[in-house]
This record gives sequence, C-alpha cells and structure tokens, in this order.
Amino acid sequence: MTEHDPTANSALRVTSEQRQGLLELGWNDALEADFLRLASPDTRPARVASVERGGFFVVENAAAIDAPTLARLEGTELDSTAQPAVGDWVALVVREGTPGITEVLPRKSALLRRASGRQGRAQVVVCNLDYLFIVTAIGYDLNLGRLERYLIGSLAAGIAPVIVINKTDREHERNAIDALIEELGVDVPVLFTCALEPGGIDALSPYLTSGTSVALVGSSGVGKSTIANSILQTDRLATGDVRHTDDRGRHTTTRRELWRAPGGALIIDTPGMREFGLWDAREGVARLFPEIHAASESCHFRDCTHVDEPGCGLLAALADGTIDDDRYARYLRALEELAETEALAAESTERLNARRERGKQNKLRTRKGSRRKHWDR
Ligand SMILES: Nc1nc2c(ncn2[C@@H]2O[C@H](COP(=O)(O)OP(=O)(O)OP(=O)(O)O)[C@@H](O)[C@H]2O)c(=O)[nH]1
Ligand SMILES: [Mg+2]
Ligand SMILES: [Zn+2]
Repeated sequence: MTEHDPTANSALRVTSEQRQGLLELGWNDALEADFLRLASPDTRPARVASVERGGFFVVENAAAIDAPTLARLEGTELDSTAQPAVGDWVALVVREGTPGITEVLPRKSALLRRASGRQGRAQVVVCNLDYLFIVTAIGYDLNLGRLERYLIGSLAAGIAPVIVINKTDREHERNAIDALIEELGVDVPVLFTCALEPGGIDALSPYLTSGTSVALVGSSGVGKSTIANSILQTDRLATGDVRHTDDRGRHTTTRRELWRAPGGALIIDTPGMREFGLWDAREGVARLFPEIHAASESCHFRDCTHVDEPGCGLLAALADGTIDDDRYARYLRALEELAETEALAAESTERLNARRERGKQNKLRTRKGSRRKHWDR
C-alpha cells in the first residue's frame, strides 16, 4: 500500500487546459504546489479580479476577465487582512450552482496600508504583485515625502517599486526632478511617461512581460487610469479632469480592478489615495534608509528612539557626519508614525477583546436568566 500523496492526482485536479488559462493570469508551479497541498479536492484555482460589497469577482482564464464570476467567501469569517483582496489566488468550489471561495492561497506579497479612520486597522491594497508602479505627475503632486511613503510600503511588502513620473508634456524643469530623485537616495527605476501621446508609455514596456502582475497606485488625478488604458489599448477605464487650482483629481476610479494587457501582463488599476498611511513597514523603513538603519544597530538601548539617549549609534553618526540630517529626520518621522499606528492597533485589539469578553458574559447571563425563568414557571 502506498501512502496518500496529495500531488499524485494533480493532473486530474488542474487539467492542462485549466493550467493554460491560469498561466495567462500569472499562475506558476509554486502556486500550484500550494493549491494541491492546501485546497480541498473539489476546488479549482481562480484569481480575484475585483471586490464588491456582495462578493468577489474571480476569473479562471484571461477571457473571463470580461465576464468574471461573482463568488462569496465560504466558512468561518476571516479577519479583514486575511479576506480575499484583488490579485489574490483562491480555491473555488461550486455548491448548488453557487460559486464560493474556500481558501486564500498564501500571498507572495501584499501591499498594506493603514485604513482610513481612527481605529488603527490595516487594509490590503493589492496582492501578489511583481512590480508596483508608484505614479506621480509633474505639477503639484510631485513630492518627496509622498514618494517615500509608497516606497516604504512597497519595500516592506517585498514588491519591486518603480517610480512613474507622468505628464511630461507639462512644462517642467528636469534638473529639479533629478534633484528630487537624488534626494530619495534609493536605487529604484524612475520612468517618465506621457499617457496622452502615442508611444508615451514605452518606458514601461520592460516591466509588462506576459504573466507579470503590476498595480498602479498614487494620488487621484495623476493619470493611473489613462496609463492603464494605454497599456490595455482600450478606453474602457474611466478617466477624469483635475482641478486647475491644485491638480487634484476627482477620485474617478472607485474600485481596484485587474485586467490583462494584449502583451500578457496583468494590470491592476486602483482608486487614487489621499494618503498612504504606513502599516507594519519597519522593514521598508530599514531598506529605504539602509545607512541609518545600520547606524542604529549599534545603539546601546534596544528601544532607543535616537533623540537624546546616551550611546545612540545614530546620534554619533550624525555628529561625525556619516549620515545626512534630512534623511535622519525623515527616518525618525517614519518610525514615529509606525509607533503611533502600532499603539492605535494595540488599543483597538484591546477594545475588541473587551467587547468579546462582555459579549461572552452577557450570553452567560442571559442563559442563566432564561434557566431561572424556566424554574420560576
Ligand atoms: N497633460 C497630461 N494629462 C494627462 C496625462 N495623463 C493623464 N492625464 C490627464 O489627467 C487627468 C486624470 O487622469 P486619470 O487617468 O483619470 O487619473 P487617475 O490617476 O486614474 O485618477 P483617479 O482615478 O481619480 O485616482 C485626465 O484629465 C487625464 O486626461 C499626461 O500624460 N499629460
Ligand atoms: Mg483612475
Ligand atoms: Zn539610537
């Protein structure tokens, strides 16, 4: 007798025809191994193309992107970051004609940000990306701090960032932009585009190979959907005007959506973000400021805040000029923001636990109460 080998019938679980369709969506051997190991035998793989209030639009091949299936999540409720997000790979089952998601396959990467509101919760922006196109535009949006936040998020998620500076047809000083990029001080590709001109996005081509997943993120109005339309060679994505006074867009795109480009890349357009709040991104801060992070490793106190502690490696490096004042200030600001979010998150967890505990107590009380009523009768 041989032992049960879950991969033995892989040919039956993912047919070659299915696999062909999945490859067009970015499927690979590692995903297939995870799927065979984790998903129940009556399921098949699919990718989340968009999320609606009532469920998740999933696709099983590139053609289905135009007519995705609405599936719901089955079984126990997952916490918010474990819920399927756009770009996720899931296991799909059809029960009584209704498609359901039974499993979210392990994510290769997930871009997280702090959800808007005071609660201190995380939000998954997109999953399983090869590249993150951080889009900004010549004009008011061009800003060092903004770019840095997206870079930190991207580096923390393990997604290769690419800075895209759009609207090069506008009047601009190339020197000033080069200076800004230099100030960023990271070795990240910076590409220039003009989404309105034919050939204006050619610089993106090397990143858009078949099966590659790319998301466009950035402020409203910088031209994400215009770029996506140009990549997809359509005009299906809505685009909108910007205000003349400050270049701000009108939040034309309202949901994240995955599309397949003619060249085979998977493109995710996203709604403009007012702010990219950092979440769980210490790793990203360390990668964006490697020289400062390295100096901090020699701090005497493990929880050193690098402000006035004795034996601070960072203050020493500042004093002897090995690290830059401005970068030090930006590094500290990022860490402060992360500490603030962590404190908020801890508070909400505490509140949630207290509420759960109260709920349990109330249930016990009503149960006791109803029993007593029984006896009284
Ligand atoms: N001058 C110029 N305008 C552009 C360029 N690309 C896009 N636009 C314009 O910028 C405006 C906003 O473009 P969208 O593509 O809707 O911007 P978005 O980033 O998708 O905005 P949201 O969906 O609101 O997040 C539109 O009027 C576009 O025509 C460009 O390269 N140059
Ligand atoms: Mg848009
Ligand atoms: Zn220190």
